[in-house]
This record gives sequence, C-alpha cells and structure tokens, in this order.
Amino acid sequence: MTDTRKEILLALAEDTQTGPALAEQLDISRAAVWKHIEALREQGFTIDSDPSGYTLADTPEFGGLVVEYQLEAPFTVVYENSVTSTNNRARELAAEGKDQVVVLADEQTTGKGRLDREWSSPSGGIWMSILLRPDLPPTHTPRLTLAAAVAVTEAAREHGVDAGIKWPNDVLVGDNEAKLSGILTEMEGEADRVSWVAIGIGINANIGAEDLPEGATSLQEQIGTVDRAAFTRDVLDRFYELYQHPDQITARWREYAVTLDRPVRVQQPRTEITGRAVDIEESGALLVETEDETVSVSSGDCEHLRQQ
Ligand code: BT5
Repeated sequence: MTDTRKEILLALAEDTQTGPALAEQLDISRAAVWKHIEALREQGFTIDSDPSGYTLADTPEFGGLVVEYQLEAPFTVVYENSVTSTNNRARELAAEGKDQVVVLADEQTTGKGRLDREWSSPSGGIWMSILLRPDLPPTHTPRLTLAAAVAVTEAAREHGVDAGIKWPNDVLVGDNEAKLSGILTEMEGEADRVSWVAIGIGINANIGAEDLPEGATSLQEQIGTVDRAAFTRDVLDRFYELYQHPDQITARWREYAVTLDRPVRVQQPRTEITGRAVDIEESGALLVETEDETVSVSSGDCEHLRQQ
C-alpha cells in the first residue's frame, strides 16, 4: 500500500474529511485524493462521499490494506486470496531481497506443517508468514518461533480463549488441548548468520470444526466469528514488540506453557526422550529430567503424557 493511502485511511478512521483538507494534509492535488479514494473503494473499502466530505462507512473483512493501515509494526502486508503456502511465497519474496514483509492468505492449497506434514488451511483462517532478515546466528531463530507462539497465545487470551503453549510452538486450547495454531519457521543462511527467516503462523480463525482435522479447534468454535483483520494485527504487533525485546520472550513463553512440570515424551528422528519437562532455555530448548540426567532437547515432537 502506498503511504498516502494508509494516511487517507487513518484520517478517515478518525473522522469525515473533505477532499481539500485531505489534499492539504497530504500535500497532493484534489484529483490525486480522488484517485486514491477510488483505488481504496476498489480494494473493498466503503467510502461515502457527500457535501460534508468522505466518510469511511465500512472496511473489508480481510485483506492486506485493512490489516496494514492500523498496524503499528512496520510490516508491509502482501495479501493473496489463495496461495500454495504463505511460506513458499515468502521464500520467493526473500529471493527478491524483501524484508519485513508479511504474506497473508485466506486459504492455502498445500499448507505445510513441520517435517513435511500437511497443514489444513481452508478459507476463513489466518495463514501468514513473517519475512525478516534478523542479524542473528541461526541458533537463535527458535526464539522467534517461541515469540510467535507467545503473540498468538496472548491475542487469543485477550479474546477470552483459554490458550496455552505446548513446546515448542503449538497453541492449544482447554483441558482437551485442541490445537488452535501451529508455527513453521523456515530460513536460509550461513553457519553464523541468518540471511532470511520466514515465520509461518497458522491460526484456525473462522473455520467450523467440520472443516478441520480431529484434535483441532478454531476461534470460531471457541468464541464465535472473529474480526480476522484485527486479530491478525494484534498478533503481528505483539510479535514485533517481542522481536524488539527478545529478552522477554522466554519469560512470557513460560507464563503460558502447558508443557512444563509434567511428564513428556519427545520424539526425535533417531531417538526418543521420556521424562519430566522442567524448563526451557534461552535458546528455546526444552529441559527434560529423565531417570538419570537432565537433557536439553532442541527440537522434536513433544507428547504430553498422563500425570503419574
Ligand atoms: C505445525 O506443524 O503445527 C506448523 C503449522 C504451520 C502452518 C503455517 S500456516 C502459514 C504457513 N504456511 C505454511 O504452509 N505453513 C505455515 P506440525 O507440528 O507438524 O503439525 C501438523 C499436524 O497438525 C498435522 O499432521 C495434523 O495432525 C495437524 N493439523 C493439520 N492441520 C491442522 C489445523 N489447521 N489445525 C490444527 N491441527 C492441524
């Protein structure tokens, strides 16, 4: 979105504005104002005009502009109705040298989970990837994934959903621990420096239970239809705040963790660790107390076992 359009939307969100007032405020011609208003209408914004000026009567339910114009984080939002996977699209944008871009979609046709698993992504979800070029060694990127889980959990709690985090980054709801959100981080880089990272966040938003796999839940199922644009903004702003204050990530993650202080089994490609999850390290690794030692587990699939 051009900054001018963003400024017009912000001004209209405040109050009715006359064409001349907008032209003066933005230092553009009245004809240019009119063109921008037309472009915004084409993007689904309902802007009424009468002698008192332009009034923002309605905004589209979802899309790039509606998320971006009130976003505090400095991300550009690239919206697609349907995409194979927002992570794939983010990878393409990374190849073009882009940074601080969010790819957002209503539907993914081949959404990806971790380890080549499938991620169901029907229309009505919030499927997005945040593309960043952080000045970090690759070993620090798991923390960005934790930050994304914290951001989703806080946004969900703000909406009254009883969300918690299963290590490393599943957002689960309620006693039966139904999965509301999952995160897949992909990156490219060298041994000591990340070139880019795409943090892929999937949130089951306005989707009925019948369109989700077993064991999944959605915001709609929990609290009814949500304003996806506002929810997306909330997650992105919270994520960006944590990105700027990485020292807060693990403390906030611990606050919402449902994995700590309980028996777990962590599956890794070649091994399996069973014990009590006691803490996470700054790196994001899970500390598991087994019968004879405390093991630091940096990745794997975690299963919560029944409390003994
Ligand atoms: C994840 O994998 O939880 C990571 C999911 C990341 C999805 C986002 S959407 C935006 C971006 N673009 C992508 O293509 N991906 C990212 P994992 O922990 O492997 O969990 C996958 C498992 O969760 C599957 O094997 C199913 O059992 C289950 N599952 C699939 N779709 C689901 C859904 N929509 N909600 C809850 N569970 C689901």
